[in-house]
Amino acid sequence: MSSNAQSASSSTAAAAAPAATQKPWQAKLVLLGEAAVGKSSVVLRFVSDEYTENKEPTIGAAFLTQKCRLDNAIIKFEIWDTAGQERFHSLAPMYYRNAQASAVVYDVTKASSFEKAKSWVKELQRQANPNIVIALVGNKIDLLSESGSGSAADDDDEEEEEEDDATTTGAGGNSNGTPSGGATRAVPKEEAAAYAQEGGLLFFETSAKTGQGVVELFTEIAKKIPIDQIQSQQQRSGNANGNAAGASASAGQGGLRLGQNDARGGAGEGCNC
Ligand SMILES: Nc1nc2c(ncn2[C@@H]2O[C@H](COP(=O)(O)OP(=O)(O)OP(=O)(O)O)[C@@H](O)[C@H]2O)c(=O)[nH]1
Ligand SMILES: [Mg+2]
Repeated sequence: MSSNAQSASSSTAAAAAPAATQKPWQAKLVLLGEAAVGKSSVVLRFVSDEYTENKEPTIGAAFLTQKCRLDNAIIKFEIWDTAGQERFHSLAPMYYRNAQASAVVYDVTKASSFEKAKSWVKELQRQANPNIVIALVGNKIDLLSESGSGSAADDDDEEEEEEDDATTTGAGGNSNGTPSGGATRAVPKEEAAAYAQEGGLLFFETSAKTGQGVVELFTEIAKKIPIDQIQSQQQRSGNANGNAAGASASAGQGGLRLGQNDARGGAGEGCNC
């Protein structure tokens, strides 16, 4: 478990105790973004606290789950990790339909991926559930060199934390090392933050490689999800569907469901938040 995950756990552990006995509320979350920005890697970090170099592109979509413990509730994220390749774009509505949350991911070293993220945000705002919680996520911050990290005032802090994380997690664990450095920031943090603020989006910068920001991302999304809405939705559908596993299975029809990454079996007590 990364230091991020540990610190998040410990910060919520005491307050979460009453929630331990509660029934988790299912929340559907969809990841969207250009190909190779790190969507699958961010989810893998959140669900299994793992990272793989040269992860293969997602085909269709992958489904994973992970619980997130808040002070007053447990949210069980049912995560649809979509494929970023353009040929899969038309499948996306099937995954964001009825989603309570979305993480729209871009690569901080690639300007085109930020433009693509903005177009996903527009599409969600037009076509998804009007109450959907959207988080804008700039990933791969471990790639930024000190000189190329842009002008964000708090970047220095991030880089220090990032080194700590790399040491404690051993994430990556190959000859590339962490932080990788050397890449130039193509999307200024202030610009992305301002865009997010204007659109009422959450905003995070993350590194799936080091784990930086990943637990915080999902925790803040969980906090923002209107639980009363999930409650009434699930109470209405509870008798009809039995549980959300049925809902997920039906959501998966027509897309590829890659079961090998489904962490439901291990997620019961392995809450990352
Ligand atoms: N340095 C660095 N590399 C990353 C990070 N996240 C992902 N990568 C690498 O970027 C490549 C693409 O990552 P994926 O997680 O497969 O990206 P994706 O967005 O799921 O791609 P698609 O499934 O094709 O849409 C892989 O080689 C990852 O190892 C990160 O935070 N830092
Ligand atoms: Mg993927």
